[in-house]
Amino acid sequence: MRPEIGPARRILPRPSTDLVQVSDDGSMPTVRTPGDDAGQRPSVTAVASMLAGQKGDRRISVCIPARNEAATVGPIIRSIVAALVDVSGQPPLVDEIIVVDDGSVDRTAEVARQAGARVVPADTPGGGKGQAMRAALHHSDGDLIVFVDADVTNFESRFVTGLLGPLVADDSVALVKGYYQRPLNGAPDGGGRVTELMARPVIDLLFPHLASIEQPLAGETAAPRRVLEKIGLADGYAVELALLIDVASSFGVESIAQVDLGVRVHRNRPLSELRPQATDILQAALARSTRSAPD
Ligand SMILES: Nc1nc2c(ncn2[C@@H]2O[C@H](COP(=O)(O)OP(=O)(O)OP(=O)(O)O)[C@@H](O)[C@H]2O)c(=O)[nH]1
Ligand SMILES: [Mg+2]
Repeated sequence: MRPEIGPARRILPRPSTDLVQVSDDGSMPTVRTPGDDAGQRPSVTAVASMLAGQKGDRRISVCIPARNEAATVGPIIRSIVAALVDVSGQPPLVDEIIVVDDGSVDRTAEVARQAGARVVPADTPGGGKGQAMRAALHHSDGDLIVFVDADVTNFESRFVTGLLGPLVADDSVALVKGYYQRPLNGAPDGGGRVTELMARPVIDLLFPHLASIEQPLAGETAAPRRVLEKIGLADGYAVELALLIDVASSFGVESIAQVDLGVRVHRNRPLSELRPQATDILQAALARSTRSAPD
């Protein structure tokens, strides 16, 4: 039987802070930060300091899968180190930065090391993004894991504080997804072609309970280690959608938080390179389509 198509995706208002967790239907808890009521955006330093106070004895790892990202991985790591690791007078918010490099033919590993990350190999060299994320989980020791992509050209450390906000504040949050505006070739929108042409149609038809997820393929995502170890990470480019479906299936949609990261600019691949991503995603969705409907 053909599944019902879910309700149209609601456009959520852009919250005024880095740390607000938004909800499509009000069922997700909301995290607010000082300055929110006044409509002021607190500084990253203030947010990081607040989160560092709240995290207690939990360790936090930022994990970055990277293949041939020598041009962008350095600034990303340096911005995290400067704002969230090398802080004086208090414990750091981020305890370690892990870069998983496999198959790079450029200086990704060397650049990442110089910028302050620990570089580890993928356990399955030449695998895919999901395999690299599994290696990151294996080699890191954080209780809370933040993943960010290495090809973002306008990265700021607030991406990390934003993703951590809901996790640090609320133990019932099992997954945090970033969402953002996606420029394409200088135009303000139009990026995320695999999202629009594969992930969203698949979600609408097979997983309508996930239709309110703004960026289902976002690489900027965070979760407690216990959740990632229980759910597992799928191979290749299926990893993001598979995690979303599997977390919703095991913990409920209301355990998924979304944070507004503003605008995200990254390398845009030519159309011909997007087919393998789309294929991975469809494969993972079909494999899960009969067993993930919510009660
Ligand atoms: N170590 C490792 N990193 C990978 C692999 N595949 C992708 N990555 C990294 O994962 C991140 C996301 O990969 P992208 O190819 O940009 O995929 P995407 O962001 O879903 O797709 P685009 O929208 O085309 O950018 C980047 O930092 C890549 O370098 C892999 O096999 N190994
Ligand atoms: Mg990318």
